[in-house]
Amino acid sequence: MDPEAVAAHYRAEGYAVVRGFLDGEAVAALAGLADAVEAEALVHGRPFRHGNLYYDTRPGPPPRLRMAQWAVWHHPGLERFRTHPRYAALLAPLLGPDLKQIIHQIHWKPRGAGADFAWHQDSRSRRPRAAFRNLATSYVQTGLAIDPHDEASGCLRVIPGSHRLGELGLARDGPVLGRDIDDSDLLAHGLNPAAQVPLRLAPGDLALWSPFTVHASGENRSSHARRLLINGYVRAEDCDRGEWAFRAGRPVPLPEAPSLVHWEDLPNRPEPHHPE
Ligand SMILES: O=C(O)CCC(=O)C(=O)O
Repeated sequence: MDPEAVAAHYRAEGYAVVRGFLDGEAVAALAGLADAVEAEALVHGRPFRHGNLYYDTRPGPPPRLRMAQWAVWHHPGLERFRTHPRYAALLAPLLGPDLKQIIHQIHWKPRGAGADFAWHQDSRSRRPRAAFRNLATSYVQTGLAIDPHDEASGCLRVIPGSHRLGELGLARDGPVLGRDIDDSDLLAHGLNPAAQVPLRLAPGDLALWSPFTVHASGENRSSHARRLLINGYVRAEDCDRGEWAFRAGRPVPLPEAPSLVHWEDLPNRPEPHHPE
């Protein structure tokens, strides 16, 4: 891994890929943790929240888990996969040594329809706006492949260079997860569908993309789930939200109680519950 070379590609294209970011043993441990998260989520059989932890389980039959946010609160083994020193080393040229974390989630993308991510920019989700400063240069999203991640399994696709276009209003305020990928969304914003690049990742490979990079992922038509660990980091001085991940490049463990990240009702409803 050459963090400077990764940063140069990221700055030029709005995305980058790091091969072999984690080794096979680490990915196997992560896969085991993902299995434990899924088993817990499926016991609930419907959406479940506890603080910032959120399991997006679609009721069945059979119930299907699409996404888990901040599962580390119930599965502390995930801690090393959000504060792994390789993240600090990789992101230092882009963000510096003091990082908070906004996104910590696993996407399952189960086989079949209903788990597309429509074309979007992550900037739409970085709310409230006032809590995020210099978003284009202060925030990096990462995705670590747990399973083979290719066209058959519904891999990420990006539009190179789109990070330079600012916020385009793709998908507006509608849902992104569960909305079918539709290339006419690109044409409507002057983007060329033929320019899209599929990010093919082997287990342990990592992708990085900017909050303004236009990206999507389609249906999983493979015979396996397509799990992806998404960690999103922000330069601490440019953000009022999130959990600390690294100070001076060193891992910071989770605090006793969750911090305000995205879910605004955290102070009012910290107890476990099934959201309506
Ligand atoms: O998991 C995926 O395929 C898509 C992830 C994505 O688009 C996102 O996290 O913004």
